[in-house]
Amino acid sequence: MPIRIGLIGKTNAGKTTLFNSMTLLAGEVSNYPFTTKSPETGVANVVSLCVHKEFRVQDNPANSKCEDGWRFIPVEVTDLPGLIKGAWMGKGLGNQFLSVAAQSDALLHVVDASGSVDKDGKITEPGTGDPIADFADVELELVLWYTKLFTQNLPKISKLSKTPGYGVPTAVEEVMQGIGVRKEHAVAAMKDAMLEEKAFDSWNEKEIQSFCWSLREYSKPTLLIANKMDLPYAAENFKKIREKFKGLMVVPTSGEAELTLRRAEAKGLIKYIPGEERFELLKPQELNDAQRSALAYIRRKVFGEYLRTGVQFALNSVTFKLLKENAVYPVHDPQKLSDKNGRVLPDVYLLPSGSTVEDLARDIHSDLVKGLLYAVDVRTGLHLPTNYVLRDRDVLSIVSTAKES
Ligand SMILES: Nc1nc2c(ncn2[C@@H]2O[C@H](COP(=O)(O)OP(=O)(O)OP(=O)(O)O)[C@@H](O)[C@H]2O)c(=O)[nH]1
Ligand SMILES: [Mg+2]
Repeated sequence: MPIRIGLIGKTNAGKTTLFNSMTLLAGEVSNYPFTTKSPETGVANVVSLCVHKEFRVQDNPANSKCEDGWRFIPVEVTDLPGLIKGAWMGKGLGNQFLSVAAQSDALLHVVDASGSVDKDGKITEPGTGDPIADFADVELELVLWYTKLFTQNLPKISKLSKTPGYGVPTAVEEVMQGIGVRKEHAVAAMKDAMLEEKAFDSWNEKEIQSFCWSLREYSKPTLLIANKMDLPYAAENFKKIREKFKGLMVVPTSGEAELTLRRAEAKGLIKYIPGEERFELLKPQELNDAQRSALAYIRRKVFGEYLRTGVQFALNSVTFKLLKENAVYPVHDPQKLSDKNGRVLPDVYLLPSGSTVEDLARDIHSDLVKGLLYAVDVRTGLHLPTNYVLRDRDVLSIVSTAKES
């Protein structure tokens, strides 16, 4: 299953613009509050240095793309409606959005860094809104929703935790695994809230809240996107945001600039590889005045000051740094680096760090894992046991008695 990344944030922060720039879909964007009414999912790509140059071969990618030596690996992105106060109680379809957000592997929390959204979500002059308060409001909704879910399940968790061999963390995992909560998250959250020694049935409201706050942090890695960096006041606010949220990864972006570049690239007007710090005009004579001035603006305002639009960097950071995914290339023939149809380096899989040869085999095909013997490390020719822990950019040939489909 591909990685799932959810876009959350206050209305008008620019979530749909970012989503469109990542997926080249056409979700509705407007300067009215609450434009997006229901979650929409699309495919974006994360980028990793392809191994084909190192092996001096020409590749024939199948499940991904290779451009100028970069592998583009698909991930799933979901655009969500803007969160409003009281969403956790079900306001404005809050429950539905929050449960979709909670099913993501990680979140991109978008704020309008220019501060051009007022407290009701209306667009105003840059510099008047408060992105730090916006972030805190949405985070609070999310935590209150986790707390509500947890509180509703207290009797169930209590009962389960007393089952022989269980305990609280396992019970919490069993009840909340649908939203990505695992045993180790519950263990860490209990430690933070100093609840390790306290009987579950005697946790008070405050302790439950503090436990749920930590549980949300551990179970749902989140990157803060400081968007609209092309507008005035954004640079000042970005500095404040970074100082305020030291433990968080904060990435400055301009979703609008990325969208303009990606659409111009799709039309063949420019050459632009997402994440690179430049673009080239391919057909200057075909640009109309509006396109010409938009591109000049981007070159001056976005690439000039921040070196990139930040969108690809945000996707890569959430995948490789926060979720700690590794890109692994399985091949059938370790000499030719090909699959059974002769395609060279056809596929790349993303697996979280700590995954083994056995996990990779299972991801490729459930049959492959049944007769799994070992894997061959294509770089060294060494045989790797089934419990070998994969590293980023490993190229492996899996050997199994089962027929690979
Ligand atoms: N200058 C600038 N404007 C942007 C940027 N991203 C979005 N906008 C504008 O901000 C407004 C809101 O953008 P949307 O993408 O619809 O925001 P949203 O977060 O999806 O809003 P909801 O669906 O209501 O939650 C639109 O007028 C966009 O054109 C950006 O990077 N720079
Ligand atoms: Mg939207």
